Formats: sequence, structure tokens, C-alpha cells
Amino acid sequence: MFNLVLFGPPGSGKGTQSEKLIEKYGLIHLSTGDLLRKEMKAGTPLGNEAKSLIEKGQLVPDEVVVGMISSALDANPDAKGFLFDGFPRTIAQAEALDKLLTLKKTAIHAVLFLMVNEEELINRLVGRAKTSGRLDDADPEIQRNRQAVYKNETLPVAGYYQNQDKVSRVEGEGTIDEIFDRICSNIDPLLEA
Ligand code: B4P
Repeated sequence: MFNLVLFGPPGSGKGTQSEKLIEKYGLIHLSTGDLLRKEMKAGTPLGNEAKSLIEKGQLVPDEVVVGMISSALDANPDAKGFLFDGFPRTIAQAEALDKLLTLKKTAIHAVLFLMVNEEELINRLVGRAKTSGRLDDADPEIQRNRQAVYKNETLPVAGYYQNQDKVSRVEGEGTIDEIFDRICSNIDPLLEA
């Protein structure tokens, strides 16, 4: 199995790059953002709880997202590997993921960290708001909150994986294809090793 984490602030292009990466490497895409939006659309109790938090720019509780990831791992026993997009977002989630993968006799092989400056992030999310219909994109106050939550709760996850020597920093500004090539040039040597 080959498992990747695509890491970065809100709007850094994780979802955008994930679509290309799963196609090239044949990985199963696990985006907690997408999974939560599906629950919200279906109006499930979990979706309704998530909606009230996401629309304030806050994180959904760890046990909720870890439960979703655990079920998704169990549902794909024959996967070649997984691409985790937007997960883990807290140290507790990273520790839970390590435990889940150990049970499956595998691990995270690399963490690709997309580096994008804050002004560019806000511009992108303002742009995405025009078509996404996402309330968490539309309001500048919510966006500032999301960036603050990222710095306080999610950025430490990079340190967690740095301690395991798994982080590759990737310049996340430029065209989508340029960034994709940069990510692949970090992944390919790992697959050849
Ligand atoms: P997510 O759905 O994970 O997404 P995101 O961080 O908003 O954006 P992403 O980085 O994927 O950017 P994208 O490719 O779309 O999270 C949403 C919310 O769900 C969170 O705030 C949180 O509340 C909750 N949640 C999710 N996971 C959770 C977890 N594990 N724990 C707790 N809560 C969780 O790109 C953004 C825009 O930029 C797009 O419009 C795109 O077209 C554009 N773009 C992309 N690449 C570009 C480029 N190179 N140049 C210019 N524009 C570009």
C-alpha cells in the first residue's frame, strides 16, 4: 500500500490537486470535506451537526471525522493506497490515523505540504465562493476564522509528521499543472525506492 497526506491551509488546492493525483497513482481519494458535505446535503444528523460548525469556519469534532475515515478504510480493503485530503487536521486525528493504519499493517508514506501565502488563499476562496455555493467561502469573517483555526489547530500536524521525517514542502503557487508536476517529482522517487 502507498498512502499520502495532502496537507495545506484552506484554499491551498488540496481538492484540486487530489483529483489529478488519484488518477495518476490509482489511489482512493478520502476528503473529509467532501464526506462532510455529502452528509450535509443528505440532511443526516451528522451532516446537520457538521453544517453548524463548518458555516462558522470551525472544525468538526475529531471523533466524527475519525469515524468517517475508519469506515472508508474498511470499505476499501483492496485499495492500492489512499490519498488523505484535508485530514488529519489536528494532532489527535493524526494519532488516530496512525493507529488505524497500523492495524491494517500499513502507514503514511509521505506528506505533501502545499505552501501558499495568505493573500492568495483569500483571493482563491473569494473566487470559489462565486460557484461553490459554500457559505464557508462567502463570508470574509468566516474565512479569517478558518485561517486562524488552521494556524492554531492544523499547522502543528506538519510538525507531527516532520518528527517522522515524512514532510515534503511544495510551492503551491503557479498553474495547477506546474504544482502537480512539483508534487509528482516528490512522489515518484518514493515509488522507485
Ligand atoms: P475542505 O473541503 O477540506 O477544503 P478547503 O480546505 O476549503 O480547500 P482546498 O485546499 O481543498 O482547496 P481547493 O482545491 O478547493 O474543508 C472544508 C471544511 O470542512 C473545513 O473548514 C472544516 O470545517 C471541515 N473539515 C474538513 N475536514 C475536516 C477534518 N479533518 N476535521 C475537522 N473538520 C474538517 O482550492 C481552492 C480554490 O482555489 C478553488 O476555487 C480552486 O479552483 C482554486 N485553485 C486551486 N489551485 C489553484 C491555483 N494553482 N491557482 C489559482 N487558483 C487555484
